[in-house]
Amino acid sequence: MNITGFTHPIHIHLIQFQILDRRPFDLDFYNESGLIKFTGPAIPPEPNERGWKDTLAAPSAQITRVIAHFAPYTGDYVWHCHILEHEDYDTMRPFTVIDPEKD
Ligand SMILES: [Cu+2]
Repeated sequence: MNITGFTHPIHIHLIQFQILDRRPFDLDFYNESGLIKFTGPAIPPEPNERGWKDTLAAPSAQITRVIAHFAPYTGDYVWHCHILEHEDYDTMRPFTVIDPEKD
């Protein structure tokens, strides 16, 4: 979910993933209310974006969904923007992958 005014190149460490789709939302409404109001349908990636990736373009005012295979390596991962200034300003974002059958 990109709530800034421009596209960010987002990288997820240690894995590859595929883009499922992107869906636009009303950014002004979100900034006023904190709620998501979609402005169009989810759109699958263009053919040139349908392979395995480690970085994707996350456009402004869109939710980009990805799918990845983490097993058997559950635990802590990070993602971040690849724009150097954004990497430097603490945009290394952690997330935890769990196996609901084990963790
Ligand atoms: Cu960025």
